[in-house]
Amino acid sequence: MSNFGKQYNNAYIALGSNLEDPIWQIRSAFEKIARLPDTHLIQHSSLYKSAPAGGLNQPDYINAVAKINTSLTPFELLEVLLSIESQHGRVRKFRNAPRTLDLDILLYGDMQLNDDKLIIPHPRMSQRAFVLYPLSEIAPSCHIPGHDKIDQLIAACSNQIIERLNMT
Ligand code: PH2
Ligand code: MG
Ligand code: MG
Repeated sequence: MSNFGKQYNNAYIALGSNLEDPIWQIRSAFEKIARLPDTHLIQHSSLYKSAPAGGLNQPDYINAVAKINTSLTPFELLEVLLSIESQHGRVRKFRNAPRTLDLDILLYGDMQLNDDKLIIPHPRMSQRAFVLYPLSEIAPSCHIPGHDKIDQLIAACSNQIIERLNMT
């Protein structure tokens, strides 16, 4: 099949897990993202460990960020990411509940989107060390539409403790 005429965009996806072997969950999700239709996995960050933000009394999280190049639209991308979450047994119990796998679209090209189902850039990414550290590892000069430079955002959340794991 020819890809002629298809518009490809870079997009960044945040991965998070704090249930059922989180490191395995994230690595397995990298593999599934790499196999998505009309999508290339360009790069992924190291794995990072941090305490849960917003939900108390639950296990630490493993987080990472993946860069993809895709001709899926943001809504098509959202749909396939939700389907990967389901394959990992994701159950939505309450806001910030512990989860086997969370896949959030952070950035999609330079798009700004405000829809009931999907907001791009991700509305909380600019305040979260567990997103900004892995994102800046693979995209140190990325532009987050509507926000300060990533280095400034990182400086502003330097009080959040996060550990980069020494493994791929
Ligand atoms: N995700 C949340 C809420 N809190 N905390 C950490 N450390 N990592 C996450 O991925 C995370 C969180 C909701 O998506
Ligand atoms: Mg999330
Ligand atoms: Mg999510």
